[in-house]
Amino acid sequence: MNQEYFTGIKTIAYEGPKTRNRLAFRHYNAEEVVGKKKMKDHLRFSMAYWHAMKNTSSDPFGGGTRQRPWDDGSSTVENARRVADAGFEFMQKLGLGFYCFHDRDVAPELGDLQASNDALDAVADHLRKLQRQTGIKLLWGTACLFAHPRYMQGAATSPSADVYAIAAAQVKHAMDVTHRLGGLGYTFWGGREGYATLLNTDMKRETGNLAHFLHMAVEYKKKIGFKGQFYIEPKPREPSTHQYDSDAAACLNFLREHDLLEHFKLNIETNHATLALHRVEHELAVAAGAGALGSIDANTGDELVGWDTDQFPTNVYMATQMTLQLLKMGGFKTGGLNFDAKVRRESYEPVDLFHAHIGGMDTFARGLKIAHRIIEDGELDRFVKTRYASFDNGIGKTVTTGKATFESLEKHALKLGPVLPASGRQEMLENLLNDYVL
Ligand code: XUL
Ligand code: CO
Repeated sequence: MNQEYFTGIKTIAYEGPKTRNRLAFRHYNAEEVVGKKKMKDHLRFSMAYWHAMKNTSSDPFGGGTRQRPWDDGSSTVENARRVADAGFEFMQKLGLGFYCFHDRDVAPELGDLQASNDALDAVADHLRKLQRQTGIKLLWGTACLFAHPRYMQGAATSPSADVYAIAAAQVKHAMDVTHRLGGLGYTFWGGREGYATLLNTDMKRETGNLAHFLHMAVEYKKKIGFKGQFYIEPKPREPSTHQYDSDAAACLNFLREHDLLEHFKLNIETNHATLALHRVEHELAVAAGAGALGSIDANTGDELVGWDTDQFPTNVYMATQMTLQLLKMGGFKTGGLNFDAKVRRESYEPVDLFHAHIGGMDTFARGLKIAHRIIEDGELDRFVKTRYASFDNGIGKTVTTGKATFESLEKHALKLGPVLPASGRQEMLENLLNDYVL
């Protein structure tokens, strides 16, 4: 790498919990083995290009505050290459093995589609070079189908067929580039695929068009031989009032209804789960239950603010429950833990990006170690197994094996006296979890 952008910051090392150095890992020790895998292979941390490199920290009440000495704000390929250099320096210094991007994060959108495609190709050549030099991989690529004014009413659900066509062309090219960069996946986040009022919306037509769009993507994937995993990322609202991919269950239903399930897995994001009034571990469990947990966008919301604040995750409790779900489903295959998170507007210096990622990585390292211990000890699993034991034999087994009928259950029920299930023991289990976490 040529010029250094994060001057004065060395490679972040593991120094253990007692270190006083704030630019060090206390818990994330990439090479340390937990169970059967190294921490770095369990967690597969990824940088979100849009938040780490491009975001200016503007909000509805004020402009950007962030110092980004690598970005002169110009819509040039030259500037895009410089941002990429800074991004790879950052990832290397943190030991991040992966990154994710939207087409318009890495390259500028220019006057027309062809010019934008050419710019993206030129930057992709540079990204490929940087990937080769550093060994950092593309976890997934995606297309930004929500920022440009043409997408104000949706992209694959736009009422305009011309907008739909441009969106398709943009995804086609973003898939080409992702493929060329050896991307392990490609994500579809709904962006503005939703609506604000039914007064102007033909929902059936919009969702039908969306299904056609995704089928075309599947077709194109086969055509170009892209072997990466497709992901859908649920989110219930913001920017639209109603988003079609509102939560994991809605996405799974949509994919099943339109014969798409075999081609997609889900990318679950914490703050999206909470916007849908779910805990993130619920969303992870729903996805995993359908064999469709693919990847995670790790962040957190603020319980006092009702929008997608995309904060860095620092809650060890939550990280423990998330990694519990991850370990139970056997870990990531193609996916990883992408920090879809941004530093606060008040934290405007480049070094804040390091503090933020170090915190997120240490939080998940702790969560991983704790979740691993919980699984090894087995007390929690034993409780849950015992709770359902009545379905392992006797009348319960006839239910489990699908042999029971209403008549056979009635025959059994008529012989029973008063019945209550055993206590759920929620408080005892919360105490148990505390014993591991603290
Ligand atoms: C938006 C969001 C996106 C997706 C990729 O809330 O999470 O950044 O992850 O388009
Ligand atoms: Co996301």
